[in-house]
Amino acid sequence: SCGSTSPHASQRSSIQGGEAFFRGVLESMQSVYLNRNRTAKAILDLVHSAENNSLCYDHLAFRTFGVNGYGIDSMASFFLDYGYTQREELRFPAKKLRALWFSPPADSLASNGSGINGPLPRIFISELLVDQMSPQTQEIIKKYTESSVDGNKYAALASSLGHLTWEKPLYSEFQQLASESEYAAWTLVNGYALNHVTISTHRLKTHLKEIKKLNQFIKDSGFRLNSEGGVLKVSPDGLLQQSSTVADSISFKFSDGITESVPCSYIEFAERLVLPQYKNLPDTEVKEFHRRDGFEVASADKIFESTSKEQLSRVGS
Ligand code: OOG
Ligand code: NI
Repeated sequence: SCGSTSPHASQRSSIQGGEAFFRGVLESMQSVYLNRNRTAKAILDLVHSAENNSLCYDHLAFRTFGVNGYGIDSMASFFLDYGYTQREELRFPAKKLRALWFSPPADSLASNGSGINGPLPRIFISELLVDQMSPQTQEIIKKYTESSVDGNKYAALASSLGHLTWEKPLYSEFQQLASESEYAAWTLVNGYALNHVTISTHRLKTHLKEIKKLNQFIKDSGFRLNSEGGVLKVSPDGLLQQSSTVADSISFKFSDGITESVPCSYIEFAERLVLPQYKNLPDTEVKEFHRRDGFEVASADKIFESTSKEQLSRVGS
């Protein structure tokens, strides 16, 4: 087992008899993600076989349009209903985004399993600050969100089915959004699909538990890592280290019949080091809550670039 994420979770929140259903929904979200993203699937298969079929997820991430009820809350409500707790807000003024993260309830079922059947992951949900976009971009986003009627109520359902809650856009509308915000264009064609899963490296068993070694293993296996601001993103305290692949692309048929390749999802790796006050604990006694928690705005800002045109069109490793 990789151990539970939070120390007092059972006092704060609980998932009780809903756990099997909740995990089933996450499983469906993951299967949509694995079917669409060959790199993520290949890397998970590689790490699974290197690790004797056991790995844990640090977090899952989603993107949303922050307008008319389609923002963070539309996806967060599902996680809050199943015992998650809202934590800190992160702001990205240059990208016109904000995000919230959520910590999991205490889990019981199969939390010694792997991936979705392991300890429940943190959840990271961001939203585009739509009212800060140009009038043309706002108009397109509102056209699709408004015409979907109550699609925002079914964010988790849409994500687990792999279906947009709105109609497919015109290619020119995708391009308009892409010219202003790659995040906006991504969200228009991917909707509530899982944006990434993150492997918890410190909970691996082999040498891959060191994120630098895992990064090398990924590169040696022929995959590209997001190089924005350097491959390894390190928090100012040094205790949260992250890296991610460059997103896969998928062929998307727009409503005007144009078929173009669009960015899809990526996979991330995170190593959380032991907090200074617990540095003398023997390794065998270190639990997840003894480690650096949360996220880091400067690192996240660069991880968002995993789906950017600049990263996708990079040549070489
Ligand atoms: C999220 C980027 C940030 C992290 O762990 O800080 C992130 C996104 O690309 O939607 O994943
Ligand atoms: Ni992430």
